[in-house]
Amino acid sequence: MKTMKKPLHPPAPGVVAPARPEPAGPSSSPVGRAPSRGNNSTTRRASRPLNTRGQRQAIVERNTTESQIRIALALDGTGTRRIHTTIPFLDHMLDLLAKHGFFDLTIRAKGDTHIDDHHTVEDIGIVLGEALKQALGKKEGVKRFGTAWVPLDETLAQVTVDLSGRPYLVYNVKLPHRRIKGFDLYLFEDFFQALSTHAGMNLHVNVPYGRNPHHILESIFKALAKALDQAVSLDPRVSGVLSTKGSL
Ligand SMILES: [Mn+2]
Repeated sequence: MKTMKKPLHPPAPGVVAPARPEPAGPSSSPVGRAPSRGNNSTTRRASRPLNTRGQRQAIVERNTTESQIRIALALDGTGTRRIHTTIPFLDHMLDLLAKHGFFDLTIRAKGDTHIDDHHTVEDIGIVLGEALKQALGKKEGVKRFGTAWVPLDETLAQVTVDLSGRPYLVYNVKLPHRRIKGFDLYLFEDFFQALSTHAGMNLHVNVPYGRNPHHILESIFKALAKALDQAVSLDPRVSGVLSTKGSL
């Protein structure tokens, strides 16, 4: 495993991160996937703080026989991104997520796409979810909820999130056709399921109307970006975590 020498992303000016403990070192519990898939792979995760000043950032690496993925995420970013997944349409969507959510996001991923894109798409969802969870830490001071409506021409998408620690996906999306340049757009449901599960996030994706599948997915990712930007942002009125239970 490589050692990080310096922060990947500089802290955003004017952003005060909440104090939280250092993220744990390499964990003994692997970042898993839903049990519906075989578990004959070796999984390794590396996570470490990018610096020692408590910025809300995380690096998560996950390597199996099916995919090799490394994601660096900074919540208090500017939308700086370097995204290479070998799947151009997915790159386009993750690019939108970073840009419109003001996240600094680096993704390097490859997988057994000669078999199917499924492993790679789902595993990127797993690692991104894990990175989001780690970057949030104890979620002290965050707004927790976020919602956004985003149009793109004839399409309207609505995404609502709750960083509750309770994974749940609601996905009301009908696509008039299933593929763009051979890429199976139905895989996005698996992506969002993995993201929700591993971030510990309630995620509702609704598209009341839309004609063009490119527009539909693009407006979903922009709405997710805006909803997440809102949910992870800090509210000075929140002391501790925004929960009567006392933890999220
Ligand atoms: Mn586009």
